[in-house]
Amino acid sequence: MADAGHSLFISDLHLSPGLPGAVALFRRFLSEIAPQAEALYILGDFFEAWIGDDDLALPFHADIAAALRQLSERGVRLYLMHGNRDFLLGERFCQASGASLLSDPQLIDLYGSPTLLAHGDQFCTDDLAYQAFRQQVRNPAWQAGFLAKPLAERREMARQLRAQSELEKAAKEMAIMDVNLDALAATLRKYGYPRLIHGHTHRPAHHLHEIDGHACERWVLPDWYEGGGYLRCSRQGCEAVSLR
Ligand code: LP5
Ligand code: MN
Repeated sequence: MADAGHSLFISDLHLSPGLPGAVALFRRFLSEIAPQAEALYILGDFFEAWIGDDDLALPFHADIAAALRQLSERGVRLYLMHGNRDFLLGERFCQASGASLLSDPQLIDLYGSPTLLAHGDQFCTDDLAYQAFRQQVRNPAWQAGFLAKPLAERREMARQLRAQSELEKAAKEMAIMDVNLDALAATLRKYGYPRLIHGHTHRPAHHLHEIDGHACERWVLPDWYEGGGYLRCSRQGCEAVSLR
């Protein structure tokens, strides 16, 4: 029986057959930690790359979806948000896993505290090359054209894009790839100064921002490349927990 007292937040697991450590850690998290929660929120980049729900034919993907479904069938509400790696996760994946898709950002009432959930890439507005790319690939017409290509061709395009992204990131200054504080403030203002939980930057932290005289806390989730971690929130507040 799920305990109704707390919710868990994770992001940036980058699950792939090539990262067996993260997969094993996630499976342990699913069997030992997540079942006690009321809800699990996955805030993007759950997969290393998602090229369309027809890739559920891959046993690795089908097994992960089935593991999530087992959790949701135990009564843990499961929520999924797109990241910049897996923005093509769709209805079929949600059905297979029992997850509900969130918008990005999404405002929720978390035990009485208004909380804004986001992947985080939208706040990296100094990264102009990335933002231009993002605009292109989030366009529904572009996505329909991409999804109409054969799986093997999509897989090869994603591989090339990943290589290009790693090359470009190596040449970008670290500050450019962090959130822009003005973009952050504008979003927090728009949503009424909530708490913010996001991932993407792989710079786990608990920040306190004062915006227009309002104190807003911002939790940045860790990636799962070497070890991982999650945020546990209840009526008492949030705490970051590391996993090894
Ligand atoms: O992902 P991360 O954290 O390493 O880096 C991101 C930004 N990069 C990306 C790209 C993703 O890593 C690749 C996702 C692959 C799966 C998607 C499936 C859909 C397929 C689309 C196929 C065309 O998001 C990176 C940011 C970084 O975060 C920090 O915020 O800097 O941004 C970039 O590096 C983007 C480049 O600056 C611009 C890319 C131009 C692409 C040009 C086309 C290359 C060849 C395409 C081959 C068909
Ligand atoms: Mn990301």
